[in-house]
Amino acid sequence: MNEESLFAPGHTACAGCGATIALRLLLAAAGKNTIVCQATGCMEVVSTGYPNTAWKVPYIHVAFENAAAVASGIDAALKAKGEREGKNIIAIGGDGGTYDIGFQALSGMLERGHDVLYVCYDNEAYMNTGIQRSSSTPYGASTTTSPPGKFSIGEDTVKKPLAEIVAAHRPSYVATASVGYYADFQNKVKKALSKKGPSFILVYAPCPTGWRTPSEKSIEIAKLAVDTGYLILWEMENGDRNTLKVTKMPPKPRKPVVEFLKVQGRFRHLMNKPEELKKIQEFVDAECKRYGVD
Ligand SMILES: Cc1ncc(C[n+]2csc(CCOP(=O)(O)OP(=O)(O)O)c2C)c(N)n1
Repeated sequence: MNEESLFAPGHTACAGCGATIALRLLLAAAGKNTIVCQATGCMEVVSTGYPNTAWKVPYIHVAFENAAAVASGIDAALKAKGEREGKNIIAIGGDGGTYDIGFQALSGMLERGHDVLYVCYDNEAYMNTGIQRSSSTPYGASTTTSPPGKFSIGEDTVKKPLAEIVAAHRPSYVATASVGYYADFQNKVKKALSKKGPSFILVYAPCPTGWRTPSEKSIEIAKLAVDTGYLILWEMENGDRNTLKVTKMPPKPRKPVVEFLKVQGRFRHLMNKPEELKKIQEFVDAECKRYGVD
């Protein structure tokens, strides 16, 4: 990656933070004619500690629930002034800010057809406030509000299929991505921004603190998510389901999902529960089948 970094170093993110990698890649792909509108969450906290900022592009921090609504307003205002051409408007939120609290604003932005790219960095919990579960937290994960114990295996619901819910709005572009496969992610950012109308990218971003993983393993783990079929990388263009395609196939044979789970402290309690591991593997297999990933 030899593009200029528009997300400056010196912020206060943890070592190995997947979400900051996502932001750097995102801005490098989008370029400097970009306006960022970001919800509350780790990425806002670590990058905008007053009087400092890591952002080298125009940036607005908005409330947890309304990044998509404010980004929609920026789009409408620039259009009204005849100044919309040549600018990217990107809304950013974590999974808590996107799957849960900002979901209504996101749905409205998509339905009204605003020319905004919404990027959700997905670290599968509310990390900033102490690792509470979100509707993105996967089955079996330990969080501070889904602790495993005698009567609990940890989180007992499956992850909300947010990218599919977004796809049902038929946006101009929707994709899933991983910081582990950065060229795939950056291509998707460029594609999304090249289209008029709403677009959405869900980028999977490991959190060493919340996932209880070694800082230096974040990229490896982000790749393992894809190589085990746990995370399927796909895209859909122009609101047309027939364009839906998987952009990165796992190796053949696909790695067993336990390879992804066993390196993370948040799944440690499952390691002596073969019936739970089997259940997760079966779920992953069914999802892969549904997407034509073998
Ligand atoms: C309406 C509202 N509810 C709750 C909060 C408190 N709050 C701030 S950040 C945060 C968690 C953010 O989680 P997520 O969006 O997943 O981002 P991450 O911290 O993981 O980067 C919460 C609950 C808030 N600021 N506003």
